[in-house]
Amino acid sequence: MKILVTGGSGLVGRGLQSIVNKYNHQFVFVGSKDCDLLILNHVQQLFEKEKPKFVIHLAACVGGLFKNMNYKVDMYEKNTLINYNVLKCCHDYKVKKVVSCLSTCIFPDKTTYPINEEMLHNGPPHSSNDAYAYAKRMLEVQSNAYQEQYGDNFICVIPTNIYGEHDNYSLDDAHVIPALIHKCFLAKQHKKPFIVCGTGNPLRQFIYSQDLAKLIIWSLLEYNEKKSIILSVKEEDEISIEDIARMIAKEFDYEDNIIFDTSYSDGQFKKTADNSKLMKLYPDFKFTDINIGIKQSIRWFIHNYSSCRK
Ligand code: NAP
Ligand code: GFB
Repeated sequence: MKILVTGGSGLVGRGLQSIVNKYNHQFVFVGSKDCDLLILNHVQQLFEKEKPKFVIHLAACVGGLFKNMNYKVDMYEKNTLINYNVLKCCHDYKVKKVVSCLSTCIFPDKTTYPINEEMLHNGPPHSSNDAYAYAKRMLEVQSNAYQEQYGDNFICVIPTNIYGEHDNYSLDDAHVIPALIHKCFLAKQHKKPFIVCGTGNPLRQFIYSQDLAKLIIWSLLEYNEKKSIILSVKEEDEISIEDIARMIAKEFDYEDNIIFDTSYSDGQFKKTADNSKLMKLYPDFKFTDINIGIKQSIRWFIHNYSSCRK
């Protein structure tokens, strides 16, 4: 099988690259340098050249809370255009199955918990990331439309917050774990306070990129339903931003100078996801413990400081 992976140079894409040698399939990883997915005829040229039979669609304009709040037009327009172009080409080039990536932050903000797959369109998302969230919701609508009109096997998976090696460590645009790893590293280096944004009270579920990579390949090869599926650790593994910050500070042996700057937004308080559908279908999947995942991410960051995204 020839499997095209869009977003192949990113956090999840690199997680996939680190495990594909275990599978007897041909994977083609593309990043924006290989093909700008914002330009339809570039995407058509890519599909003409590669003629993939399966596609894992990860490419997106991605970022943490503050990037989502400050770049809403980019988040909406780039994701809408990328998704339109990729699925259109998947249909036109008769791709047998597509797995596209949504996010639990696109679920309704005012909801009951835990969130399950049926609740995706039951109300507006949190205002901090509504532009990104609606663009991603439309990716599910577009996938379902191809299913219903043409019988295309275009499905979506819904991960929670992801972290791991090859993440984006930009101080402004990153998600919380890479941002705090970078900030604690610099704070220790310059003997300055380790500033955590907000109150530290919000709660999140975090999945390690290599775990998600395994689950995405499982979704492509083993999961035969058309409906979207949440890919997440269990509810009990939800953790506060404060605990994450203290875990990172402990790894850097820099625990005595943490400051919570409440002038920054907390964003959504929580988005507790129900992973029971996944656990019913894949009961013996082993998730990486967050302490180990964070240790690996910090070790990778320090070893690749000069070349990593930051
Ligand atoms: P990432 O590290 O930012 O990587 C994004 C990928 O998309 C990169 O390979 C990038 O290529 C590619 N890309 C962006 N714009 C492109 C364009 N115009 N043309 C071609 N390629 C383009 O993101 P990630 O964290 O791996 O996210 C992967 C998927 O998971 C996304 O769909 C995201 O929405 C979803 N997700 C992420 C999280 C999270 O916490 N990170 C949580 C839930 C869901 P270059 O690097 O070459 O520019
Ligand atoms: O990971 P994060 O940026 O995204 O932030 P969300 C999580 C929480 O960490 C928020 C706090 O409560 C932040 O206030 N935080 C503390 C920090 N210090 C920092 C810091 O230095 N940087 C960052 N970024 N946060 C995103 C959505 O929401 O979730 C995206 O906006 C995407 O669209 C992503 O879906 C998975 O979890 O709040």
